[in-house]
Amino acid sequence: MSGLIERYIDRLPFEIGDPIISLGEGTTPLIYACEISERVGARVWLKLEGLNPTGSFKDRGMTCAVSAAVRDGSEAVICASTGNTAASAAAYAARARITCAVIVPEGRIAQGKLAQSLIHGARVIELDGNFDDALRLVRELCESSPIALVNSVNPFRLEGQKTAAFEVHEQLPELAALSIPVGNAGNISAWWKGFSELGVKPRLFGFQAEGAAPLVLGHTVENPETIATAIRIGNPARRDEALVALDESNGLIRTVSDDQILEAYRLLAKTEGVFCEPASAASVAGLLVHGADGVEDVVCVLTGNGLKDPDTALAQGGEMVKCADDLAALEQAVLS
Ligand code: AN7
Repeated sequence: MSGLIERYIDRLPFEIGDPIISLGEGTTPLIYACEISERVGARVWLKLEGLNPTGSFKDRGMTCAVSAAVRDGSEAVICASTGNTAASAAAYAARARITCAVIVPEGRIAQGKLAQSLIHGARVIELDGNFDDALRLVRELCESSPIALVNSVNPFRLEGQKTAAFEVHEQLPELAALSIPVGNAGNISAWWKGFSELGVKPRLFGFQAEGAAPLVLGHTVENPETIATAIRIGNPARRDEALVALDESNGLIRTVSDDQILEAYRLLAKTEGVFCEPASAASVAGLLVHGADGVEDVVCVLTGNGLKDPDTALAQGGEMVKCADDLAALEQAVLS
């Protein structure tokens, strides 16, 4: 299977013959969610973006951002990240054989994302600050250095991520609404760009964590807090584009609490067989809490894979059962 630049080259800012750095991203499954549909009272579908090569939707944007950086002669890329952008940048930079530096908030990055960034050979810089501090600093750094910034302020990121809208439109033409977690607001802006280029207008339902909800509150949040560390962002870089997208789509932006996020996270795992990371479950939590506002077919974007954050899964899942090396003990352990 080819990657998404080859698949959508006529709708992306690339030409045949350009260097393409790809890991075969995109073309992710869209599956029906029986239990969640029943609870919400609408047909709910799950777009499994955690099945991209590094386990998140970021790969769609990163194939474009890193390919463009290589085409422009950059020898290094950099990003601030809550974890997934870092993992994706590290992987695509490794494949391009260029240098990568990632700036992450100290102590607040899920284990899987950190492991990925390190094994791909990125320089991982743990900042004594949050994501918003990290993004401000790397933007300043890039003004005076030749390193390519691959955060979603880079337009190639949005170009790549808009292809998710193309795919869902092919998979479910009757789509009436898209439910999506919102952090730095690049993804919701990219989906809207994709839908706009197709000339379709599903409603956008954006969800932020209660403790990190600048778009809902209408102002920057100084100290964002949420268990969903991927969306622990208080000053979204793509705020203006996201507000336009929400307005043009007759959309809604609302909050969900950490408890509601975790409930949706467990429900997805236990009743749908789908393991996503907590931030992704915000899209489902939002529908469960606020409803689907009368729409019939709604797609939830499950942005990242559950394996990214084993600590939260272990804390939220059941306990292991100890067992002696003995048949009777095993029978007891299995059946009781
Ligand atoms: C799983 O990796 O910001 O609203 O630095 O990892 O486009 O920011 C991650 C964001 C949703 C929010 N779900 O997307 C980063 C980063 C997951 C994420 C979002 C992120 P945006």
